[in-house]
Amino acid sequence: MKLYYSPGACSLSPHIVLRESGTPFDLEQVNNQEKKTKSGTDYWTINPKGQVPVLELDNGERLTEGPVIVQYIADKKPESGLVPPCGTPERYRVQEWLNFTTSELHKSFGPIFRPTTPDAFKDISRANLGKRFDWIDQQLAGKQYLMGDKFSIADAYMFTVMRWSPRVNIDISKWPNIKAYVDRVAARPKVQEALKAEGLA
Ligand SMILES: N[C@@H](CCC(=O)N[C@@H](CS)C(=O)NCC(=O)O)C(=O)O
Repeated sequence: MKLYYSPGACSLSPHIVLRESGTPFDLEQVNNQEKKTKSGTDYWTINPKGQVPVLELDNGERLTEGPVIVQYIADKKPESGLVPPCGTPERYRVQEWLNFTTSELHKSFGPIFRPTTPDAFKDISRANLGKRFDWIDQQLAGKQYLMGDKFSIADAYMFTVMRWSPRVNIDISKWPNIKAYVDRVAARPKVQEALKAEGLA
């Protein structure tokens, strides 16, 4: 398998899951501004949506959409315990977290990063994220990870998105459970490996 990624982008989530699951993989860096891969390929030919992540499967098929990619990787390695089996109540809980992260968090950060977004809109987005963080902080009380004591694919995605907070002037130390959670995930050896490989550690 090959993961197309851009350092620190949402592709960090499947990158972490590849490492946590012990899946052999190759990495190909993408310049998301120029839409070129490091080896010089026009990225639009890899993903017509122009976004990372893309997971290229061994049969050459390409899978997009981070929340789906992490489930694909983890389902191929059930012994890793990174995702509960399909059809179980716990699986729907993981999917609930993935969907919340993608729709309520990930896509609220995007406009704040964009230099062309009016400041008033950025302030509203920050305030909305703050309300979500209040709720997440409550959910994490007394828990190691989103699903309890066990790290899952939902944590790889939540951690990836939470890491963006300082870059948009959100200080996560206002939410002690989130702060402790982010530090806990960051300390995992495979997460450290992924961060180092992306030049982020
Ligand atoms: N719906 C996609 C969104 C992916 C996405 O937003 N990727 C961003 C990086 S975090 C990107 O590649 N942005 C560049 C662009 O849209 O031009 C997913 O969940 O995988």
